[in-house]
Amino acid sequence: QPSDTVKSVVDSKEKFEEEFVKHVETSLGRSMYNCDDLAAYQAASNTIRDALIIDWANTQQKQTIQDGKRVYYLSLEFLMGRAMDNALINLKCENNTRQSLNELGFNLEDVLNQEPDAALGNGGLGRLAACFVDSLSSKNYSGWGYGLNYQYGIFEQKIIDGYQIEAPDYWLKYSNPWVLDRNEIQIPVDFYGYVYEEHDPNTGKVKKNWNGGERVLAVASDFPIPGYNTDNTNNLRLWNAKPTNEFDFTKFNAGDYQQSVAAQQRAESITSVLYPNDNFESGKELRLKQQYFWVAASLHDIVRRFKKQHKQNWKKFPDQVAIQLNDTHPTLAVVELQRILVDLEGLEWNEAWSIVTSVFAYTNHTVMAEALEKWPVDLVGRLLPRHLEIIYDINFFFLKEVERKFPGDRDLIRRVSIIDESPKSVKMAFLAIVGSHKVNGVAELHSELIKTTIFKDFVKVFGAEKFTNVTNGITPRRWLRQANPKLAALIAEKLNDPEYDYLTNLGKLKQLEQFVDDEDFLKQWHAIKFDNKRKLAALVKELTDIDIDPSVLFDVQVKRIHEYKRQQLNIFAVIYRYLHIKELLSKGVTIEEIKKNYYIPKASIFGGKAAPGYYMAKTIIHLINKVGEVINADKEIGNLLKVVFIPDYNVSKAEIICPGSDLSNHISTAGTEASGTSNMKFALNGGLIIGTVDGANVEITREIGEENIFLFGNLAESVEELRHKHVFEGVNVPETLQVVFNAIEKEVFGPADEFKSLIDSIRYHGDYYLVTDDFELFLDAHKKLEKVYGHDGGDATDRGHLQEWVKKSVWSVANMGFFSSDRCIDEYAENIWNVEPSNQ
Ligand code: 26Y
Repeated sequence: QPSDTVKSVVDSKEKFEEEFVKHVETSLGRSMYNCDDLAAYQAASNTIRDALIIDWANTQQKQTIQDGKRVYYLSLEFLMGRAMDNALINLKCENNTRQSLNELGFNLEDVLNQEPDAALGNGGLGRLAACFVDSLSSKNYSGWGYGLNYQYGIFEQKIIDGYQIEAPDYWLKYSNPWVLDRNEIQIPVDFYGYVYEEHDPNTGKVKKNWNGGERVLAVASDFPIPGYNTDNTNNLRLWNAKPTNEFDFTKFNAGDYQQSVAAQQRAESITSVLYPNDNFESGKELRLKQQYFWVAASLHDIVRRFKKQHKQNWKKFPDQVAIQLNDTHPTLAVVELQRILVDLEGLEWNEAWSIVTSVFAYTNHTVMAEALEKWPVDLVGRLLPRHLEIIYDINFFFLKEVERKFPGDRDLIRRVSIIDESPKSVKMAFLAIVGSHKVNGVAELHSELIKTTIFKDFVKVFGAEKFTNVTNGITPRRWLRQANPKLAALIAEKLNDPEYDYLTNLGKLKQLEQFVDDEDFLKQWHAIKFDNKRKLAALVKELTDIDIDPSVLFDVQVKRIHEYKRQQLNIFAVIYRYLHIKELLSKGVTIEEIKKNYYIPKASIFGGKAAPGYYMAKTIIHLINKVGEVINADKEIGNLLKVVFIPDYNVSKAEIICPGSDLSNHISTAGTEASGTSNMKFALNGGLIIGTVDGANVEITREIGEENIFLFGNLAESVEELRHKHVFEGVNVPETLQVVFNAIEKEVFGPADEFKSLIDSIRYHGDYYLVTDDFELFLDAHKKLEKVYGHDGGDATDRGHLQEWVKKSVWSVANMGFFSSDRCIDEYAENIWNVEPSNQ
């Protein structure tokens, strides 16, 4: 339970209203007569935040006294979304706040809608980090997140003439009530400079020192992370880059005061913007600066906290500290800790290295070559000269060990070297593996794949035990209770759980199975879905002015736009369907007959951002929009088909989209999607999945049963051979897909030039993502699922024909318990971090 102090604020209307008014008048300097929704959001947030801070401070004190092992989750992305709604749920004060706001003349939903998303991430990896901090708090772990407080989150996507246009997301425009600026926590971070040697007269040894050439300050911003149903409130510390007070006197004396100040100001550029690439490495110097800045500040903070309690008792360090590397982005932390221990604390190399490797563990999120970080040796050497030396030493000792284990295997040594010879670069994934005691993938298939492909040689060197799996999960607080309050309430009622304890015990969902033949229950279940579809239709109307009928099948694909995720496969199938419907109509087949014998009415709903420099992804967005323009304007087809592209897909929109979907697409080329997590969000909200045998779809199928998911497509084990065949025997475009290409080339959807590269990549460049191989299998899967959904749509009252679909929906939700991020955190805690939750 939240503590009493917190409860006194959030549980009493009088207290809440008093605090609210105080914030309006003092913090905001306004009056209640001049208080709009935005001001109400700020005053309400400040009120709840004040209460939260008390739990947060108590938690920190308690954790310090208990002095157990702490977990630090290092992630360059935390895709948090909105904080207020989540705080209300985790503190269980939603009702009280709603009523208080009502009495003050406000509507809670309107107030919540004022909050900008904290969009400090790209997609899956960033949202996973956000779910993990929620679970760390909710399951009573002592676990902090460390990241960067970007001034600009992921760009805002506008769709203009069917093209993606990026606008800056200056999310801190109205200051952020959910952050505590800790201006007193300032850590200097150095870049550039040179290394010099020093003779230590005491030991007779040569000591290496780094003299940095440019210094910036890391200043902390703290985000309290409330747990659900507990007063455990962990911290998410995000760093801001600020100039130092030091002054460049040489420049000043040369009369260049302006320039000297300008140079200082540039410090802030380090944390100014989130790189908008998802699964694609760009190798920019500023990105490497971000990484070191963040890693150096975080480690300094961790080490300082350790020393405060344990002085220089370094042997204890691995008993007190576990650090999880969210992908390779924080891998310099391995090098920085070794530098701290050897150069600054004077430990022997081997002793330091054994501490380092017991502290770190590394999570891999992709097998795709273009997403694997490689930093040019020149760049690393210029920016971080001492770190480059240490990397070379780490590599030297590692390769020596390999040579000892596999004498004479020159080729193995070449393959596992952390340094790539041409072009000379540091392979960050290899460095992360060598510097960690455990490496994990994010779903079973993915974890097996990394062992047999990109990290195969490391299994040979370190043994298979070093590699493990933790299948991803999502927090049911945000993705069920917050996104879908009605479904959450129905479940609570059926589980006889008025306190919603199942939200931290998601296995309890299993009990829903007993209602799968209960007519009334199925009706209620479906009425909730229908209601959520209406909300989604309203969002679509608001954002695109397109009308979609909530009684048609909502077929959704929302996620980053990427060739491997195959939005092109989906839109090609939509085009095929449209052309086929038109052909049938031209032959005199009526709409009613088409509905009965061919296609059920549906709305294809897309959403997602393309990296600004990713031409092919932008082309896919353009095609979806152009196809939508043509189809939605076609009066002849009635409600048989609509195509929508929801602009600026983000966390708060996902909270509306996931509950409102009947069917969602997770159709990546087998072996490319490490896990996927939106598949879990949709399934937990009672949507069915059409998907390939990839990522966590495999385990979702195992849990919910293969009769409740529509799987299709070639398997991961065939991919290599198919790609080979494409290159050496040519690509075979099936007739059905050829029809689609013909229509695009005949300019049914506007100038054909615009889409040439998309078709060429399939026809002439080897169809790397196997669109041709899976196209007809995808069409077949649709036939099958449309039979199940039924051929006459239906409305909220007539559900008879939907029985089978609704049962599958219930059955799925009942078996989604495994995909709670609480389970993930328990697995990390037990198998990787060796920590236990505190018993409160
Ligand atoms: C190198 C850099 C440009 C980079 C930046 C972002 C590389 C990768 C990423 C993001 C990767 C990402 O989001 N990966 C996704 O992680 C999810 C959580 O594990 C998985 O569910 C999903 O399959 C995977 O694509």
